[in-house]
Amino acid sequence: MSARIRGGRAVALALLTALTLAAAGCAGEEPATTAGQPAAGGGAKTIKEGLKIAFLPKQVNNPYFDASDNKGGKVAVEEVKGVYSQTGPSEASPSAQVSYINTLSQQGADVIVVSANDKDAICGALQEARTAGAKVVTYDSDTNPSCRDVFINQASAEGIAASQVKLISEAVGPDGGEIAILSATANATNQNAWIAMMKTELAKPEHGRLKLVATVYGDDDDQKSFQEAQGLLAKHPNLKGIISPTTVGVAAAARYLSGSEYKGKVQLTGLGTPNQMRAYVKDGTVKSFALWNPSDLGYLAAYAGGALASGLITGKEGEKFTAGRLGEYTVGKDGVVLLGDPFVFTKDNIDEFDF
Ligand code: RAM
Repeated sequence: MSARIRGGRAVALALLTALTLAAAGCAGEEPATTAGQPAAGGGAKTIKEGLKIAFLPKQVNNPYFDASDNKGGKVAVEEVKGVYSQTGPSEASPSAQVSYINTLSQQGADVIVVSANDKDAICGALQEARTAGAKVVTYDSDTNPSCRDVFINQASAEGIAASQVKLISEAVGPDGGEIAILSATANATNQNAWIAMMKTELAKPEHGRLKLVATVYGDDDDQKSFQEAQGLLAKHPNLKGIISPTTVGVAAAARYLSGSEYKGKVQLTGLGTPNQMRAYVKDGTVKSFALWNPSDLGYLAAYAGGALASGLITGKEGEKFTAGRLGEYTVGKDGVVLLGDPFVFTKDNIDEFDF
């Protein structure tokens, strides 16, 4: 088992501590004056006060983005004495975010933090916003790198893919069999990167007994995801497992399986939030699933945006900035900042988490 996906006690405790601190509001006690200080030789520069930092998720009313934006991002923006907002479409469709970007730009947003439903469709609007003076941070799902300043990546695509394939392989057992992927929207940058890496992972000899027979899209819509899960079983009666790397999809698929004859027979894993998955882990529908801490993702994205808008970083490889309680981060290749590793939830640890 690789260290990155091991549900180790230390990792659980670190995650738990971070969550507890955030929940208790302790993170907000960090003095804003120390936030975002450059690592070395940068003098006493800090993140400016009063910055308008706006979050634009793939869709609003998704518990994953509630946690990343309203729990993580908001706390960070308050720490740096900025003005927080969240706005966005209720459906995760490719171009639905364009009009929101235009409005934010007209309102004089200093930073737009966006999870892209499509890597190209929102590029034009983002470029206009940048021309108007906004810094653009992508998080969760990137755009084309030329359309933003930095991307806050929740975990490497390789790490996520390896974790997902390993979890389904363990759940299905040594005989292997047919598996399918239930994704979000067909254009989502993050989903497509993970699916491509999962295919690479599945091609490895150790996964030779697993056969990917279908990839379907639930569009991060609960009903559509439920129906797609149902459709997979109707079409592939020998299916042994489903990977759904979306919090909306995995919860909908779990709900379908748990009320069907396939409960406990067809395995399911994916990327989910503990609160949405708890009942299905406890009733035996799901043995394990993974995720990172979404509130840390939003928190880090807000700090990166603040550092950009204050001129502390420009998005170049090697630049360093401090993200409040999370500590120091370094901008990597192509302006990517990596949050950390995926974390595995099982019935033994799920009750330690509340998001
Ligand atoms: C959904 C969205 C999001 C993805 C998570 C895991 O909420 O598709 O982009 O990162 O799932």
